[in-house]
Amino acid sequence: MARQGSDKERDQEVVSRRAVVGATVGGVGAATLVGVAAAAAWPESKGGGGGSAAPGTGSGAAAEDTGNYAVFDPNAKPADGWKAHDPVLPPAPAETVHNITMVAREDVGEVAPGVKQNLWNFDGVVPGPIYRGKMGDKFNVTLKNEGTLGHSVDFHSSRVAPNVRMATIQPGETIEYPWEGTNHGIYMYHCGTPPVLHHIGTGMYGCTIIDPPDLKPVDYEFVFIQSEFYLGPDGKEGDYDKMTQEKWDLVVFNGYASQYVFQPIKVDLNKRIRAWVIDVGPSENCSFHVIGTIFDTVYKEGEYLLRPETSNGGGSQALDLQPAQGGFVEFYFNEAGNYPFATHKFANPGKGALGIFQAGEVETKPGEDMGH
Ligand SMILES: [Cu+2]
Repeated sequence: MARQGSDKERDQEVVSRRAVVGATVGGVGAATLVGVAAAAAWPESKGGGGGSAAPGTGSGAAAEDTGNYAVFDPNAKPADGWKAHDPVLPPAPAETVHNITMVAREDVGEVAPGVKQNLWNFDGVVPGPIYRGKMGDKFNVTLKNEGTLGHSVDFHSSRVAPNVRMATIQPGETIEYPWEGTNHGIYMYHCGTPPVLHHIGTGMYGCTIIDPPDLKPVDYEFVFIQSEFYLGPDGKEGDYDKMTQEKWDLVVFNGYASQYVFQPIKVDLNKRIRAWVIDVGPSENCSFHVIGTIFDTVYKEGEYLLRPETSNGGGSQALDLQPAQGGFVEFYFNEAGNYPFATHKFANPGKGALGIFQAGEVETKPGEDMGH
């Protein structure tokens, strides 16, 4: 499939270690969904072409400013062979001591179909790896800087002296960052090197999960990390001026615009689904909503807000998160169909904060509407 000319210099792409889509996910190639795949299909459908701005046409504000920024085309589709980041969350490993080496670096990667940016990252993936453990577990982290800029790491799940453990290290240096899982929840980690906004806005984040002690088994566990991208020139880092002005081009789950529209997440009917969600920003909020169902369980920032065993039948429609907040929701689907999920801040699903759960046997024909 033809891709943009910038591919000439794509020798160092960010490759997801979780790129192989798991058994519960995928199974519906982009080809089956041609016509419905574009994020523009919902909720900002304009019948094709609306909202897209080609460089040099003057139809987009960013293109007018410099004629130089990479541009998001909501109607573009990923190349053949593209795989979504696996959203499946594996269980916490059995060991209670986690010896972890993280590598900070910069690599060119794709954040939307045909849109390449130089992503500052941990371990060559955006978002960075997810570390999951139990209460009392020890995490012995070593950060190595194999990039060309100064970097650091700040685990929100830790109690440490920031000036010691979160210090910036230069290329070639390493730093030790031991911490203990004293409080359960889903936490952001990120590079804390000034300007922090630039390092987070260009991809340096991930999450840790410390399971609540009474966490119940469910049929599926997924993770959705919401973040923004502020497109710089093709193949270059994110635009810092756009970041300071909160002018994001993309809002995405797990590092790529609308990826679970292109590759819906397949689930069975009447199975309990737990979706962990964290908003790593750097600046936009998240109102996580799944169209066509109701959350009967909500856990946010270390506490249950709603659980079937203690509620009087109450339901929740959205998990509201400010940057650096997280939690999980649980739900199930009892009718076969396509169930979009998004942030209900409606300016953002059309910028990539949109995906689809495909529940049960669903016949999707090219061009078919997803229900909106
Ligand atoms: Cu950094």
